[in-house]
Amino acid sequence: MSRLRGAICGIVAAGTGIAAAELLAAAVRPGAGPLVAVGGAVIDATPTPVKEFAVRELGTHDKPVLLSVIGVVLILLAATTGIAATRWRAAIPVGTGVLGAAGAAAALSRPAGTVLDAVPAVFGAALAGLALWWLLRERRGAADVVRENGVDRRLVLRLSLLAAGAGVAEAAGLTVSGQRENAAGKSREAIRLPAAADPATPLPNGIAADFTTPNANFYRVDTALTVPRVDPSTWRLKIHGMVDREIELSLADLLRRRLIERDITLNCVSNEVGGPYIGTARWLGVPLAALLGEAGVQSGADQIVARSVEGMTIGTPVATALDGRDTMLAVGMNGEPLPLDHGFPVRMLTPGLYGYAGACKWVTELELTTFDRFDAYWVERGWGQQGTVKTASRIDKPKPFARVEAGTVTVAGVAWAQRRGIAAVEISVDGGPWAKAELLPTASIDTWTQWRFSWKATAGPHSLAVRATDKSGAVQPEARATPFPDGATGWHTISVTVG
Ligand SMILES: Nc1nc2c(c(=O)[nH]1)N[C@H]1C(S)=C(S)[C@@H](COP(=O)(O)O)O[C@H]1N2
Ligand SMILES: [Mo]
Repeated sequence: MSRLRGAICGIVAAGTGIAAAELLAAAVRPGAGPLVAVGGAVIDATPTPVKEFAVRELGTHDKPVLLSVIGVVLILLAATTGIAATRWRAAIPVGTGVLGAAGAAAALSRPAGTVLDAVPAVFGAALAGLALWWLLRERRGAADVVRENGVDRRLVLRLSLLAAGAGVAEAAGLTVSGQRENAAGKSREAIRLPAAADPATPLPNGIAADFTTPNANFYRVDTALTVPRVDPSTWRLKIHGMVDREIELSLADLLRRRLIERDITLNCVSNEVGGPYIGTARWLGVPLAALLGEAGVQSGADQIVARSVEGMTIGTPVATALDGRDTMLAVGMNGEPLPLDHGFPVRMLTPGLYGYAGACKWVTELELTTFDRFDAYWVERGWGQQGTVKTASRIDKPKPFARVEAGTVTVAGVAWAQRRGIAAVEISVDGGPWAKAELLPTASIDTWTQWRFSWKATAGPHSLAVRATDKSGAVQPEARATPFPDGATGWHTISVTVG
């Protein structure tokens, strides 16, 4: 009984402290709530294979799952502290001290963290300690008087008070962050994007309806547990480092420049063969080459380190910004300001590079430096420095393990080799000879190419494999490679049943 009592007291006290800490963070340091800080620190410290596993198995559920795991660990630690404290009061400062220190350390370890970020965790831990002490304090000699049928009414009253207080704090915290979210959404809606001085060429006739990925369906991959809410009126971009002149720009400055609009396919290096982390959008943005020209890139600088508001670093080869491709600071996606999830108000985009190497979202700083001098976030974790997209292809129709009717079956999908373009796509049935698929019209060498193939399907189980050849003549290799460290290879092969 006293164990259960201790556990409940520990959990309620911890809940009170956490709710208060989250409210304080929501009010004064958005994004520095201890739960999210611990989650972020866990993400950064997670070994790459585990991260890969999480992205593969959990997809976009990886973040809720992570937060739930942290919640369970917290409950266990809080219960343990409570149980220990029923016998040994020193467990209170020890337990809450450990939790507070962990929260504070996590907040301080965030790349964009400041000393202030540790305050909510310390405050919450102190409050949790006081609450636990209050819950376990007994009026000397009075214990027997207030106990009826084994229920300690005074304790129940105190627990209810604290739980109610935690509930109110939690609700207030959610209201505050909800309001901020609304404000970010509203300021996004208020933005009027100028037309492009250099618009995209209209999509060719006969292009398939699903060539462009709607924003709502566009994949999302990032380490941000809560989507950064950037106030566009105070947002600044600083270009500095190995440049002749530092540049600082507001969003209005950026929107006054010559804008280009391009169809570009973006994909994630973590995408497995046949995976979903790829999409094509019509992007509006400022060519980076022009800005770099004004800043004057010094000789020797071979890396642009983009930093985002939440401290992500993405290293892009300088050459890929100056070799004539449409590397840009994007402000628009499919005719709208960038969605909050996709980097509002400004992100980088580098045709031909995986997202981790060329597409920093919520970007606020570009530092010209060298690859020798600095490893960006993913490179530090073993991923390749250059991030060049590999030639690849995917079967979208039929779905793996589908059952189809015998006769002519349309097999269809996409192939991509941004910067090189797709020259051919071939299909092999049951490991037989390769046959050419029909290529649909596409926008440019920086977008995917849709293809289809008429298959005379006969009854029985079959396998279908696809491979692409890019315009440099390179054939997509058969050998399977994992996404780590520089992108998956291998033919997408599916099994279907006919009949
Ligand atoms: N700030 C920030 N930018 C980021 C990332 C991130 O974690 N943080 N992830 C990168 C990765 S790995 C990819 S694949 C693309 C995904 O962009 P999307 O979410 O708009 O599809 O964003 C890139 N830019
Ligand atoms: Mo990625």
